[in-house]
Amino acid sequence: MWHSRGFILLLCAVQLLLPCSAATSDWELQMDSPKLTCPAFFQNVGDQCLFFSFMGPTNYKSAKQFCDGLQASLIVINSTTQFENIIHFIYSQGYESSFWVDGSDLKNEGDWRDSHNKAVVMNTPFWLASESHYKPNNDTEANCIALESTYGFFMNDVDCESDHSALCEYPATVEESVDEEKATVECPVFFVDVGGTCLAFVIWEEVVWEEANIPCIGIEGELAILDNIQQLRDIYEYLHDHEIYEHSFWIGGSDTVTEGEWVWNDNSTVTMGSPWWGFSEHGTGNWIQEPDGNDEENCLALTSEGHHYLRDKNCSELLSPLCMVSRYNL
Ligand SMILES: *[C@@H]1O[C@H](CO)[C@@H](O)[C@H](O)[C@H]1NC(C)=O
Ligand SMILES: *[C@@H]1O[C@H](CO)[C@@H](O)[C@H](O)[C@H]1NC(C)=O
Ligand SMILES: *[C@@H]1O[C@H](CO)[C@@H](O)[C@H](O)[C@H]1NC(C)=O
Ligand SMILES: *[C@@H]1O[C@H](CO)[C@@H](O)[C@H](O)[C@H]1NC(C)=O
Ligand SMILES: [Ca+2]
Ligand SMILES: [Ca+2]
Ligand SMILES: [Ca+2]
Repeated sequence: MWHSRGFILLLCAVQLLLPCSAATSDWELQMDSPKLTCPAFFQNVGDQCLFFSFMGPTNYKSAKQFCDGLQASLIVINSTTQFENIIHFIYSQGYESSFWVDGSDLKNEGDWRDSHNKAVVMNTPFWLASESHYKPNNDTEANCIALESTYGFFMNDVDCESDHSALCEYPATVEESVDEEKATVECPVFFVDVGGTCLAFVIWEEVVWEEANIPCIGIEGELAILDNIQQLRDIYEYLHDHEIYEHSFWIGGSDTVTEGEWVWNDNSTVTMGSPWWGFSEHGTGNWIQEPDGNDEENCLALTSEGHHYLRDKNCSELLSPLCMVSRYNL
């Protein structure tokens, strides 16, 4: 099995862009909806610019992260015409996937909230209903919302870890700024601003280290190189703020050329010791600072178990790439 399946799907999505947008304009004529100029990848549906990803498939959090990387948001459905326009668009394209939309009852069973903590629209005509079921039905295993082709693209409560495509809306829904001191930068498509650095947490892929640069190149990036400790802090905070801290990442450093000599992919030196490198326990009470893997661990990672400190890991492990914007113009 090839680990870069998601990446290939991404390329397909890019290639599909032309035929897709051609089909869109036919539908717009029928809908007589206002014309919007949408950014690349996005299609005009009703009065919105939407991106139907077909990446993945991914779980709920990955889908959110994917949309954030497009300077977009997982779509908030809150009006009947908007909902109808989306479903009609899906019909017109013949999509057979299912899509995540923003909203969950993870915090409080039965209390459906979107990412801005606003109440999600409930009941008819949004949620799936049969004669014996009216969704959502207080299922503690089903805490996120998907539109599934098998259920007529109605809103349905499903397992947040199940796999669906992302449905993103542009522009991103506005969030109250929490941290005004930090400089913000405009990041290219697929990247998010992490303390002033544009990074992409590619949590919809898990690959060996040697292949981790491939998805980065696919989004005009390269495996991340960290050159100051604040970046490590900013990454940590981002992962927690966005509730994706359970993911582990490959970054662009290794000691494959000379065992014990840690270099970034641009051959600059990786700073050793604290506060960069984490500790591991070798037997009770025997704490050893990483790197600790000698010849068996030659690749640099920020792992969830390791609380996202630097660690040497077996290069054959499957982790998600953490990409930065490429410094080489392609
Ligand atoms: C629907 O949500 C969008 C954000 O996605 C917001 O701008 C808009 O005001 C909301 N509309 C209603 C009717 O709540
Ligand atoms: C779900 O639980 C809430 C509160 O416990 C209750 O008011 C509601 O009727 C329940 N809904 C269904 C469909 O069982
Ligand atoms: C890094 O050094 C290696 C060998 O020392 C060399 O083959 C490689 O081209 C260098 N890479 C860069 C980006 O300079
Ligand atoms: C590294 O991980 C791979 C895959 O899990 C495994 O086959 C290999 O034996 C490991 N190598 C070492 C040196 O532990
Ligand atoms: Ca639930
Ligand atoms: Ca090593
Ligand atoms: Ca290690």
